[in-house]
Amino acid sequence: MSVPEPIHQRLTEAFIEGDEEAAEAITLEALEAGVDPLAIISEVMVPALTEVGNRFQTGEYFLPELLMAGEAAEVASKHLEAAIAASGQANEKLGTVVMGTVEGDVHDIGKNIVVTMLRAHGFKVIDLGRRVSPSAFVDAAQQNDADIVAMSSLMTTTRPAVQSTVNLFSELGLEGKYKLIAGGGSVTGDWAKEIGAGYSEDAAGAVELCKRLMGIPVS
Ligand code: B12
Repeated sequence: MSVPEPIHQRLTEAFIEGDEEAAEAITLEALEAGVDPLAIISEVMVPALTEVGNRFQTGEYFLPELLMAGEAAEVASKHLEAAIAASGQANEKLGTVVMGTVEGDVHDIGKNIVVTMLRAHGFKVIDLGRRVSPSAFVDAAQQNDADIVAMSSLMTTTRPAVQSTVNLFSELGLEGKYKLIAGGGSVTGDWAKEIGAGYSEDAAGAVELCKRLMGIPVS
């Protein structure tokens, strides 16, 4: 079910105003009404936070507003992630993914959603958290015998860290041993292709991408 208009409007406002209590209450109301958590993310959360980002960029919002919107989104995310996890009926293990937000970047709301989606669809995910250095990605991939290494980067200033991570895998001769993928606001499909990484723009696409990389048919 896509997000009904009254909920759409109220939840958008709650995120834009950084109203944590309202964001939590409306998210729960939407989930109880049977609204698809992924629709809430793609139709409401991402556009509302993009608007917050735009207001921050144009000087209409300052750091406190950005922080409040981030907190409202984090609280809503926990419920959305729980709903996604509960809807997953994955018994089989499709592969192992090591995932983190790259060095210098603290944005993890989108990364956490991708982690939850991958787990709900049967992937084992080792979540390295945020500000993950290139060597920490490499160590975790080796220690966990990963199939896929997934990097999230939200800022133009941290996109080079995606490149450095990819470079480190090549320098160590590990190119091809692990499939590398990247996503988040600073990454585009063209750029990812240039550096030899897979890409998807959202969490549902990340599941399809990982399945394809593992040679699993995508329905
Ligand atoms: C919330 C937020 C914050 C919160 C983060 C809270 C948290 N725990 O994550 C807080 C307040 C802490 C924050 C801090 C900062 N922020 Co901020 N933030 C945002 C905001 C508004 C929303 C980000 C978000 O959560 N989106 C919602 C999620 C669901 O979307 P997503 O992350 O894109 O993830 C989806 C997809 O991209 C994809 N995906 C994500 N990762 C991956 C990985 C893979 C492998 C794949 C396949 C897919 C995938 O799937 C997800 C689900 O569909 C953005 C605005 C924007 N346009 O994005 C700015 C934004 C990213 N922030 C920005 C800035 C500048 C900052 C600060 C530097 C501000 C400051 N002066 O301190 C600091 C950064 C500090 C640091 N070192 O990292 C800028 C970056 C500009 C740039 N240079 O590119 C932005 C773009 C705002 C703007 N327009 O100016 N921020």
